[in-house]
Amino acid sequence: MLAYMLALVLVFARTACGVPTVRSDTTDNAGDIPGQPPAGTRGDLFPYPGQNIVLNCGADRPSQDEWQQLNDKLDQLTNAVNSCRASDGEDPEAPHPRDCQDILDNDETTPSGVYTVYPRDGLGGVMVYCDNDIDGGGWTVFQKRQDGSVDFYRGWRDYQAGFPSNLNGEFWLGLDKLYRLAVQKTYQLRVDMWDAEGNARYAAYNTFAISPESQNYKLHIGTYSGNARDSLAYHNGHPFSTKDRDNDASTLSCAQTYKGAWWYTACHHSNLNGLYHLGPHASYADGVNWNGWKGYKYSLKRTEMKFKPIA
Ligand SMILES: [Ca+2]
Repeated sequence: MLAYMLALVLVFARTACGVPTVRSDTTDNAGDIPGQPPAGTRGDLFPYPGQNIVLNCGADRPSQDEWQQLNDKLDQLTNAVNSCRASDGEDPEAPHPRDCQDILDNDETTPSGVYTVYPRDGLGGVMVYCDNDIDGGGWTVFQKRQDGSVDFYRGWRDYQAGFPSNLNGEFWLGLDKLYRLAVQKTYQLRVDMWDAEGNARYAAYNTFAISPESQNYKLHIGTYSGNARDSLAYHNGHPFSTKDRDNDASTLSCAQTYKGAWWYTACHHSNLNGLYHLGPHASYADGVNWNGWKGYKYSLKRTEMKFKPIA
């Protein structure tokens, strides 16, 4: 396809300009005849790597329409190249859904539940929980607390690999999988929260990304909206920390002090992987806390963290 497009453009260039000549603007042209291709490239429309194509149309200049047509062809060629790059390494026969939004796009009646998605990296499918009930659906969920049945006070390796043994219950999908999924498109983040009385609030961020392992999965979030107040922006740009891996900006280990694992700065406004105290607690800030809504002495009953592509 690429060769065909290039041939098309070059054939058109010949038509528009008569016989174009080619010269290098990156190599030493000493000894070349002015207006002629440099030695070694004479008559060759395909320059060496590193050379740019320069068409010398002489006095036989193309009309405005002909230039426009040539520009259109170049646009088509650029689009074809970009399309090739976007699908680089993808098997067209491979399963399509990259995330929960793709699954919902294939069938808008898809209910919430557990599905397999296939990240663009080709490293294999990932089972995820898709939330198709809230805010238009298509949300890929990567954290859920709801009953305290799963221990979340764990070390780095567990948070990296995840503990998604029950995607219909409580789970942490894992930082590796989260990175593989969230690097695919431009995503937004939504955090849903419920207190012990069943009241619901949410915090949304208009962009969401995670850095790779080499940067300890730094959090990147955009502008806040919602009704839970913002308690996450403080951690924006900070790496993930666990009780055995202190990447925070405090002299303390935030993860040890507050019994969680999070993108702690120094230390927290939120701690959704904290201890499951369920409701009011006497201890300070070591629960499933979202300070902006319930403060540091109230542990939420249920939380869900999820992302989907920007519409
Ligand atoms: Ca520290």
